[in-house]
Amino acid sequence: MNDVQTSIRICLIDVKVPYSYGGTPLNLLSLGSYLVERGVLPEKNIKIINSTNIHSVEYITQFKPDIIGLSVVTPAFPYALKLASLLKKKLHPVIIIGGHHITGIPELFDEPFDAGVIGEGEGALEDIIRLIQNGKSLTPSRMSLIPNLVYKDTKGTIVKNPMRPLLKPEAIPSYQWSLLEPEEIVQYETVVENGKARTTLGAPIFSSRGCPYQCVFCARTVIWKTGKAFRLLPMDHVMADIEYLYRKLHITSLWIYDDTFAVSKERIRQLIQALKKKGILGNIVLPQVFVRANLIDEEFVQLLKELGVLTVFMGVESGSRRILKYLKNDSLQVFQVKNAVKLFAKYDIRIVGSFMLFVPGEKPADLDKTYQLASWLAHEPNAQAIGMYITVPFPGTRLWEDSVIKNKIDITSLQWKNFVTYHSQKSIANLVFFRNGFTNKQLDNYWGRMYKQMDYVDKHISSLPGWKESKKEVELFNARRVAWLEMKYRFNRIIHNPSRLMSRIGSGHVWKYVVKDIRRITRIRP
Ligand code: B12
Ligand code: SF4
Repeated sequence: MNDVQTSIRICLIDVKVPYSYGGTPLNLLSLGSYLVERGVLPEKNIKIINSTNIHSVEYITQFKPDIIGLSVVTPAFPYALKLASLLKKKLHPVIIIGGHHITGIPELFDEPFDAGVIGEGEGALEDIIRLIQNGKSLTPSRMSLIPNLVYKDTKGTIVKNPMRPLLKPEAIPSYQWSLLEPEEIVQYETVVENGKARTTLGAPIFSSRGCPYQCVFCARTVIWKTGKAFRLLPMDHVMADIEYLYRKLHITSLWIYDDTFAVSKERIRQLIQALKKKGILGNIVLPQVFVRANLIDEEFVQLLKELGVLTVFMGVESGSRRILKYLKNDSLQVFQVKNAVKLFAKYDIRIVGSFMLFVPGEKPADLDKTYQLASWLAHEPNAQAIGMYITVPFPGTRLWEDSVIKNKIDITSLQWKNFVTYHSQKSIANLVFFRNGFTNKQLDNYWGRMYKQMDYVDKHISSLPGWKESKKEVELFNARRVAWLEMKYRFNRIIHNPSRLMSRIGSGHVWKYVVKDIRRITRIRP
């Protein structure tokens, strides 16, 4: 690697909506890991900023990035615009936007972004960096040669380049975990096992990319486009991640975020064998994996049990055959959901059931059926949670095409910040996209009824032995973890800027933080 190459610095930022908490930024970790693995940049030239709440703009400024890559989901888009404008003014870097929003709606590409990356981002990001490393700027003619880019040509017209083939499973990067601080990878969580709650230290991974299905509402279909994008990661790759997290970071629970995890029984068997061989099976639990009821039979449930799965997240969506047929492309039926719930109960695996409300064309009779199904599930012995989500037409989905595009809704009139699916407040009427002729009062009444089912399960779960104690412990441990992380970053900022350190010591400012940090890290009660 020559000097020009290694001097480029990139800052990858996961843009957060204000109420969102951190979480491990596996998307950015994957992009950063690819750059390291391919020898594009050394680790020290890549900074991953997980939460714009913890890492101030000042921190980004100090790193002096040449390139800033923002990962942006739809509701975070207004915040991404603000942040990008601010950073552009202050630092004049090349700014790239990637992720769900720009992939779903590339026709909205605009300044202050220099380019947008559509879909799987690793290859395009490498091409952009290599161009800049060669001392070249991102002109439209050069960008026209990079697949997956969206940009503006010299006349200001938005151009969307063709897509490159998806990465082969072996080329999907293994995580370079050292790109993150350990406190950014792990998180304390309460899990329920054998009817009791306890605290675990968890971390997430992916063991596949893509999903074999194409549900009409699903934002993931926007990134992967087709079921053929489903790729299982090589087993040694998955095991390397698990071993690192287990042996180095001492996790006791593993979150597998695969879009649909339980697809192949053979794959689960292989994973069980690999974990057994390494002496990990039985020492970590899987608190939640995503399953599809239509794929579940008793043998599958037994395998998931053997693997250590405690809870499965199941997209139930609707109790109405008609609505479910539309949402899931006729690939799921209510009886399959009921059968799967019963089978999981037999093996004491708990269920998080996810429901969608206010789907286009939904009638009172459809909502009643969803209510009945949710209330049935809420009373099953293995119900862990009921999730009620307002149907959102995420850009690029078929639901978006069927509703927003077909009805010629003016896209600029949409409030991106409202593109969130989960709401905890009592009145949601103003946030419903598809009102289907219901009044505000009717919408809130339906929501209230459904909410009661969620509440019923939550109350039951929070009465389990150990729940309250574990929740308190989790809050305390995570607060300490974040305090420790913030202190590390503050320390790094200060040592990289000695003159600032001296002035702070002089003013006594630094001691105020030292005392505050020690208090936060050592405090006993949350
Ligand atoms: C983990 C997760 C979270 C974590 C966040 C973890 C973190 N990053 O800190 C938590 C739980 C906090 C969270 C919160 C929310 N999330 Co979330 N989350 C996910 C999840 C499960 C995994 C993300 C991931 O790592 N994917 C794996 C990587 C490899 O895929 P990827 O993200 O698509 O990234 C690739 C490309 O998109 C592209 N790319 C992405 N970013 C960038 C940036 C650059 C510069 C480039 C070049 C390329 C690029 O390259 C990547 C690698 O190929 C996804 C669903 C999923 N399975 O992906 C939902 C998902 C991303 N979340 C979603 C949403 C909406 C939310 C919330 C608003 C809550 C909600 N459901 O209403 C909040 C707000 C988040 C925020 N930013 O403030 C939606 C986004 C849909 C959309 N169009 O906006 C998803 C798709 C789930 C869904 N509903 O379908 N989330
Ligand atoms: S909702 Fe689930 S099963 Fe359907 S396409 Fe999305 S990830 Fe796949």
